[in-house]
Amino acid sequence: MTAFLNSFRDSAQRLAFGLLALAFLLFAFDAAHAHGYKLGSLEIGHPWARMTPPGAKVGGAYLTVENSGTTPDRLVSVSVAPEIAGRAEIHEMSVTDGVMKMQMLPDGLAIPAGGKVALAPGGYHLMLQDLKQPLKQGASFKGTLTFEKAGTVAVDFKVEGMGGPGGAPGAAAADPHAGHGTPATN
Ligand SMILES: [Cu+2]
Repeated sequence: MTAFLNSFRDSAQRLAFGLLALAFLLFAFDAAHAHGYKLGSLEIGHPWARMTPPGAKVGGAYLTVENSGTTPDRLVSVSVAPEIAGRAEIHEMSVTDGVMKMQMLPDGLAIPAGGKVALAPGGYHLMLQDLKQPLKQGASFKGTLTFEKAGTVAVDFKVEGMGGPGGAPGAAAADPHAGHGTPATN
């Protein structure tokens, strides 16, 4: 009887261990698939950049920020590895009288309490200026995000194809950076 109980306990433990290992694997797979970062009550989702054609001097990068806290915060600055780009700016794209306009947000981007802000093609985005090399699909590069209250977090930007993480065909047509390489549009 004792032997039976022991073997039962043993297999139960083995099962528990197996489940734990499985859960870990699933978690690891999920993390590799759509990466994210936590900083205080902020959750940063899937930082990515769009691949650029050879010779491009600017690139766009995107991510989401979710604030589960009760105080508003603000994304005030972004930097990326110096071998990637000279600087990163926080931009807004808007349409005024049918004309697409880009502007830099000098005070950064407000992240409301309990809210989620998406930087995505066609809207808010990070502008990588003075690109040092083409952004190649499948590559990744390091960057840091600085928030007014939550502080600074290091993130990896993954370079995705023209259609973005979803690979949605036609998304390239809405590329806010088409024709954004000239200083006149800034
Ligand atoms: Cu821009």
